[in-house]
Amino acid sequence: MAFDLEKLKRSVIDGDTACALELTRQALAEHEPLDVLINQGLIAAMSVVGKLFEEGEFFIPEMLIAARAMQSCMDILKPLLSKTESKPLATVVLGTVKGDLHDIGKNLVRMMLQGAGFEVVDLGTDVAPEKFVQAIHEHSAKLVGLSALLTTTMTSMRAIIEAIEQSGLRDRVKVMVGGAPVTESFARQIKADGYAPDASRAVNVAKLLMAAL
Ligand code: B1M
Repeated sequence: MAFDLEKLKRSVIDGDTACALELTRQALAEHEPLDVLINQGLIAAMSVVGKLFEEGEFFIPEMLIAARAMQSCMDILKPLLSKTESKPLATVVLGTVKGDLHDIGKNLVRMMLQGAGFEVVDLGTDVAPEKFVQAIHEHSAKLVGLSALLTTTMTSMRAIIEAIEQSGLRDRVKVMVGGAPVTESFARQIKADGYAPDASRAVNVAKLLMAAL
């Protein structure tokens, strides 16, 4: 019998970590493909959670509990994903921009990039432009990932790109931006190299940018 992906989704949406973990282990035992588990199971569940929040059905605690359930499942899957690539594709410096404390989406992007074989240096939240510049130097990063969830902090993205330009590193790195209020046209305006609307597409964009470097 095929693995019940809907049941896994439901357990994440409900924030039932124990059930989600059991189903993830069962899926692995049944050789369910990892990308299906992640994209159609875990990430799809988080999209539903986001929607429920917007519709006023869910509040922040439910959202965080669901994210925790998802993270627990990812903790099991991550080492298996990492095995698919022996050498990192590239080092990515990732962070939520200055003034912004939201990190659930950024963490999903981190997990997906790591899963795809990127080495990720996660600078956390509320990250100042100079910290990004310092980390690019320190880790010889080829990609910078900026996340913002507030319309008021999106402008920090521009400041970070300008700081990278001023440091003389701009032609050595690609910059990818994302986060709920960020759009493709905003990305172009601030001269970012790429934009991704979600964590799974962030992987595709990151790979395309690396191929173009
Ligand atoms: Co905040 N908050 N929040 N919040 N919060 C929003 C974003 C908001 C839309 C809620 C609302 O009013 N409807 C609103 C922003 C309004 C605006 O600016 N347009 C808002 C506000 C106003 C605030 C405060 C100002 C509230 C206050 O204090 N008055 C405050 C600001 C604090 C600060 O940052 N300085 C605040 C605080 C918080 C909490 C701390 C309570 C908590 C954050 C906890 C945490 O992250 N650890 C929180 C939360 C949870 C939210 C909501 C409910 C959920 C955000 C989330 O995690 N979404 C949010 C409402 C909503 O989104 N419906 C809201 C799920 C996540 C998986 O999606 O982050 O979009 P998202 O990430 C996606 C994509 O965007 C993309 O991939 C991810 C996965 O697919 N993506 C990238 C993200 N980064 C990417 C980077 C990439 C590529 C893709 O490349 C590098």
